[in-house]
Amino acid sequence: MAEKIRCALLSVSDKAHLAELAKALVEQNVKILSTGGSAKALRDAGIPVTDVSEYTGSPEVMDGRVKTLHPRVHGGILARPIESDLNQLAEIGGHPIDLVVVNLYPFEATVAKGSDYATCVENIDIGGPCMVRAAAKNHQRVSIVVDPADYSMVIGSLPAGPTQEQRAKLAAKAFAHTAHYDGMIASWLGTASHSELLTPLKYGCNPQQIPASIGGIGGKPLPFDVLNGKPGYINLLDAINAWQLVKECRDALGVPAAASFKHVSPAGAAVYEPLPDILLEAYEVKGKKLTPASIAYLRARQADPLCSFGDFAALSDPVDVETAEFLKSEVSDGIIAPDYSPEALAILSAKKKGAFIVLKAHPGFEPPLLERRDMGGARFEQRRNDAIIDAKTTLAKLVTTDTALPAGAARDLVLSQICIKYTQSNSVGYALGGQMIGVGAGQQSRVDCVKLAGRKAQTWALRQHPKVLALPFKEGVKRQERINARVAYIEGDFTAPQYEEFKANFSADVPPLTAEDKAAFLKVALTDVCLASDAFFPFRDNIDVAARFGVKYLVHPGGSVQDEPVTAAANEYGMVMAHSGIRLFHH
Ligand code: 93A
Repeated sequence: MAEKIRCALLSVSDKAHLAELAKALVEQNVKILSTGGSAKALRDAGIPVTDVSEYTGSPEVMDGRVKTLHPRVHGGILARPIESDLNQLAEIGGHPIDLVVVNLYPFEATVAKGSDYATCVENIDIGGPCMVRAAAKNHQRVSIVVDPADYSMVIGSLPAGPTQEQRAKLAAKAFAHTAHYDGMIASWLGTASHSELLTPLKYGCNPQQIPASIGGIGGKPLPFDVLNGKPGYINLLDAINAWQLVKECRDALGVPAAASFKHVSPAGAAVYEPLPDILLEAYEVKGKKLTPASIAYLRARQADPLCSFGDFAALSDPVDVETAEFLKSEVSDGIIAPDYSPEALAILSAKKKGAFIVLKAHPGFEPPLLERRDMGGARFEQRRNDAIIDAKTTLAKLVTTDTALPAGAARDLVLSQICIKYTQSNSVGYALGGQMIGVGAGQQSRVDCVKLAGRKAQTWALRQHPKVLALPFKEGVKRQERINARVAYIEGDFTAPQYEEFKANFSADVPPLTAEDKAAFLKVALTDVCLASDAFFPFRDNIDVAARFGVKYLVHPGGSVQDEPVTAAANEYGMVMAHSGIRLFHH
């Protein structure tokens, strides 16, 4: 049933077409209440208006911060058509208001103009949304109009006024409008470049990208403390990704976890698992005192030590002296961890002439469910990828004939899934013995990821070849130079000058590492490998390539039209494969 409009309250920032609406209302003998600027615009158009301040008996105060926030206004809007409400309203000197026309302070446009902080804050409308929400709540009796595009509908509905159905629609639109408005304010408070909440950074991704800054969300502090050094933009992207990775591995697998990041992808990641003799030798740590935390980082760093040069490290557990001592001798930019022993902090803070970055993560911190980012003039919003990766959830659906999944393989499939969850897509990760041994990041084609990561896994395995371990390095050749020389020896494709440089590392002639040497060694050393893919395998070629790199256990989301031939290929090689049902793209 339509309600006759007797009194309308008009309070708008955007005054377009307001006079047309008011004129039509006045023709129906509707009383118009209006706020300062709106009342003036109407009077200028020759329309009779009552000032809200006259109706409330209270002037607009505090530069207009309080103009409609008054019981006569809100009572007039919220009163139900029942005797008690109407009596109480009359007692406070008010009367019913049947139509509320409000559009809010132009907060978004004020921010977009690059206005200063105080101006933006002043453009947060308070009284407007209160009236909008009150009228929308009482839509059984009241019509609420927030959009000038709806004026013609209201005019068309006169003299009766909008129907019940129309009022409900207007109310829904009104609540959506205030929700959007508050969302803009919340996101501005979280990301706006107002100095109060942000920590300035030297520059963004590149030196020309000035200014740059970082801040917590919703007025909260950052989820970590800077204990030493001055982190840069990319350091922080690495740190935040790496921290989430190790925290999730710790939660899923129950042992210390570590990661070694470069360019916002892990070069390596690992969980604690004691090191066999051959790896102690290959990693040059024989005889050193190692702890679970230091072993986790050692494994992460040694997955691909060439790529980890200048890494950002992350550890799920407090950093002890042993881990700090190991990091001290590595070329690295910084570390994030939940805590540091005093000795470890002293060692790390002295590294890089005091410039080594040490971040203390807040372990209990849960990021908000929604994450946002701006790019090219567009604002994105998405639920963060809070999918839980664990054996129970993602390895339950085994699709191959062979379903025997040993505990070690299950752990490595979980590790590699969590690792690629924080790897730029497309991504594929190989794991063995609690350690990533090959991460293929950022390839457009999936099979290229499988090949790239597979070659890294081969290089990792060949670092344990007797000929590699026996390389006769001269005294004084540095650790990173030894790593580079070993990888060059394994890869073997030298130019003539490169070969001369390579030879200069050694005190004796180096026998070649032949293709036959490599193949014979890999046949034994690179077996039972685990592989995770961030999206489904679109063709069986991925399986054929993976088989060449010793893969036995695989997990991918599944869901391709090619699932059947892909699974058939896995069966041909006697592999064990799971469909996780969870895609893990990361950008
Ligand atoms: O400053 S406010 O948050 N406090 C109020 O009490 C109030 N009442 C209406 N903003 C308030 N308004 C807003 O004023 C309306 O939402 C509208 O955008 C604007 C209209 O002001 P004027 O009629 O003076 O141009």
